[in-house]
Amino acid sequence: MVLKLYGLTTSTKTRSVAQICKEKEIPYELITVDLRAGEQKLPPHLAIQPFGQVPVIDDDGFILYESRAIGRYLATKYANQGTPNLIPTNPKELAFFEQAASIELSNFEPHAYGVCFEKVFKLRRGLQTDEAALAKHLETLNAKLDAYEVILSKQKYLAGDYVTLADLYHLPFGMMVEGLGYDVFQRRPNVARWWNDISNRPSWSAVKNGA
Ligand SMILES: N[C@@H](CCC(=O)N[C@@H](CS)C(=O)NCC(=O)O)C(=O)O
Repeated sequence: MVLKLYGLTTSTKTRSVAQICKEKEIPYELITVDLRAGEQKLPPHLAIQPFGQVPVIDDDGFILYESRAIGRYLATKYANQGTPNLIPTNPKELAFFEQAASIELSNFEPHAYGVCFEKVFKLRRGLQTDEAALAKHLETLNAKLDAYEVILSKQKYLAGDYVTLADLYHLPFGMMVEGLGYDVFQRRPNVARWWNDISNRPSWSAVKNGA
């Protein structure tokens, strides 16, 4: 049975999972959960995602949520098709992957999300941007990307010399920050090279405007 992806074309994390399906050449059926109508908080969806969020996959009855966990599952299950080594198997390369994945989760997303929260998500809810909070997130994000520049001056991708899930996980919020006009990537030569590489992958072009 084709993989079911519960989510929404405009959802950052749904796009992240859809991109990994493209990388791994996994056909999927997108089942729309209308977030604006609050469907994610209704009992049918809560039965598969107790936090009332998307994305969720149903792989022939195997239900999984949390986009990063879904990415790891798909990259492992379909290790022999599509882009290889999205999760490395060699122990040292795997350790570098875990390091990179942790960098994305703890150093990048909180601040990239913070910028999007202040400039996009709050406005959608009729709230106002907290300019001080926005400035702090941008300052911190820039400081973190200075460290990325050091890492990426020595290697092509965040975990080493080939692309992994850790790189791809940056795309949804990174694209949103860039789309808001904040030049956080292009001003650093090695970050720019890395960012232009990952954001021009065919898998991302296929889903970035709708999973
Ligand atoms: N950590 C979760 C975050 C999921 C998430 O924030 N999903 C958003 C859409 S991108 C959502 O469902 N928002 C609606 C809500 O929280 O009610 C993941 O990576 O899957």
